[in-house]
Amino acid sequence: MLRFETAGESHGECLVATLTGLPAGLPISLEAINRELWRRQQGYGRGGRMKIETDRAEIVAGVRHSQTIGSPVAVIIRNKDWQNWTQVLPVEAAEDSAAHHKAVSRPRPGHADLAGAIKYNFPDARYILERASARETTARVAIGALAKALLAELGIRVLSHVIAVGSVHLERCASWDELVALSEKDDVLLGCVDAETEQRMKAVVDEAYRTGDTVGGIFEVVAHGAPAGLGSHITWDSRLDGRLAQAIVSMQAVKGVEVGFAAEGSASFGSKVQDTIHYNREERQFHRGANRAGGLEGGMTNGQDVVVRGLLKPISTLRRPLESVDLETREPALAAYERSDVAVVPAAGVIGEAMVALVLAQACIEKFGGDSMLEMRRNYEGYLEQVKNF
Ligand code: EPS
Repeated sequence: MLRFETAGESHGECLVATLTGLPAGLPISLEAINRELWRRQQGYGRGGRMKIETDRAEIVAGVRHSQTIGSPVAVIIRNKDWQNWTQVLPVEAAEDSAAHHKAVSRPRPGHADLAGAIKYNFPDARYILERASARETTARVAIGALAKALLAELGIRVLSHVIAVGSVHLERCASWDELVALSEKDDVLLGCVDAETEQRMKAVVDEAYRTGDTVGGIFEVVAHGAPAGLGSHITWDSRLDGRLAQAIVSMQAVKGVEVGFAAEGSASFGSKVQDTIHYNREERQFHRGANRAGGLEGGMTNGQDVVVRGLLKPISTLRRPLESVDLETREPALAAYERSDVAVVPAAGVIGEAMVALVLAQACIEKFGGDSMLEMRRNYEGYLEQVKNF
């Protein structure tokens, strides 16, 4: 079993994650983790916080001499902004604590503010937004990079790209090589493989900047190199499509998920939707006419690329605030605004990669098991041999 947890508040000391269940002997590179953290911070439309932070992972347990040792891996990422919040969010109450408290008493429509304040019985939403903030995804991306390291050992890679910002859509499919090239870029605009479409996406973000608004979009995560047979049709909770859907929708601001061409498929005839099956006798291999199923049939990988999309709503902190109610006076009031991102679709793609990598790594560990990489690799190669001889 591969399990993970995160902790940390947006303006607290640091973000923390533990990942338990990685086999011993997996090579780990801090540079690779930090590259993923850097990727999460990029994109046109990010807010002022990204100018403050340069996210760096510190591994404090579970890795020695650049290899896992089988025990839980613990990662921390320090918040540079913490130094501005030590009096606002101290761990221990001080005499003047109340004077420094930064109440958020005008909940933002769309954010966790109101439901969280009611549920946790706080007079304002400060402690709710501190944890609900997408800053938490920094921790997910750090351990997602560890999951990616495991998958890389099995020849599986997970990448993403942006297919829509607001109403501007990429009107063609992207090749795997284009995603690889995108992931290697050192300047990220909106994470779209098509330069002309990306400029039109930028114009939408510019419009949101001009009008004090925010804008959402769609990212697509692709896992390349996964063998057929991860996940299973036998129970609801072993179906990999369901597990991927939960992982994606658990991301802040994601309101929808699509496996393959789900939306298009629901509006088409069956003859146009299913991926026809063919066999090459020389290569002794099955292949498919298309990949509309997104590499998943019956809740199992089928050997094609796994394709999952996340539909991101525009984030809910608006410079031109929406109608709300003051929690103290119960009078109508405009929602709170501190600072915010205007668009975060490329960053969401990187977080989506981390979530997909964690789910696929879980599925690989379930199927191939092993306490060490030696054992897991042996099991994996044995399975690949079995599939080859099918
Ligand atoms: C984020 C950090 C946050 C926000 C954003 C994501 O920083 P701050 O609240 O200090 O500006 O920029 O969080 C939200 C979108 C949100 O609604 O809370 C990050 O590191 O990604």
